[in-house]
Amino acid sequence: MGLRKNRPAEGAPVARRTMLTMLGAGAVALATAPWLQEGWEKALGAASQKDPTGLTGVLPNPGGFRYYSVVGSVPRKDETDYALRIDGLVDRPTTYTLEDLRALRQTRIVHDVLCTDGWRVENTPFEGVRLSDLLEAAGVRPEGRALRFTCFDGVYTESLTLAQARRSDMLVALRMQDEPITHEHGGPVRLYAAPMYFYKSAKWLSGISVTDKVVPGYWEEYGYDIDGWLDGEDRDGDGPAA
Ligand SMILES: Nc1nc2c(c(=O)[nH]1)N[C@H]1C(S)=C(S)[C@@H](COP(=O)(O)O)O[C@H]1N2
Ligand SMILES: [Mo]
Repeated sequence: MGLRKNRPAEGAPVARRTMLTMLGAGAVALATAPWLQEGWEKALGAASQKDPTGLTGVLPNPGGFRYYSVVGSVPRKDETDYALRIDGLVDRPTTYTLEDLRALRQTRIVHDVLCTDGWRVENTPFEGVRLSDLLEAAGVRPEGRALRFTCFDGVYTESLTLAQARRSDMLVALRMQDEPITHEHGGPVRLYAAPMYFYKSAKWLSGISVTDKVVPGYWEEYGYDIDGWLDGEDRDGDGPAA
């Protein structure tokens, strides 16, 4: 897993740099923790839930992924209480349960995952409902231009233009690595914006609102590129054919 210089042109947000300078203290606390035997991945996920700074996100993880959350704790949701609300500039605002989403056409995409912090996980399968299918069902009004994504962590947000959202490689994902998405990875439902840096893939997805202009998301307010394209993606295309 080679490191690449792959930050968006806009540069790193100041907040991330500040976190990196604090890494020392966080790493020591984790390295001495007794629950290491349980498995590094699980421990990192648990630790990140208690770590409001996001420090655990920069610790190494043999599985390749690192866990990010901008808040200290996120409620767990499952089929009994999960809901995805689609509203804004649409003719038919809709609320989907997990069961509703599972009943829709599922699309599987295998793509490399890249974070702007320099890690990548190759050939990662994600599966779920195409955003374009949900938008078609909701009926986007002519004045709709963009989407705003909200999360049940209560803080994180993301955005896509309508043209980006309608690509075939933009998913409301229910599965990752051919398993239901775990809580740590943003389950039961997260966004998966395959052709873009992983910060675009909002975890713990709870709302999609059609807006008349792009509203910058959480990291975008700190300087991240609003269009998070990965190198080599066809930015003007509709995404890969089915
Ligand atoms: N709700 C929420 N979604 C999020 C984030 C976050 O902090 N909160 N971090 C983003 C970033 S920067 C990355 S790299 C990925 C990390 O996903 P993972 O924790 O499953 O590895 O989630 C993205 N989506
Ligand atoms: Mo990231």
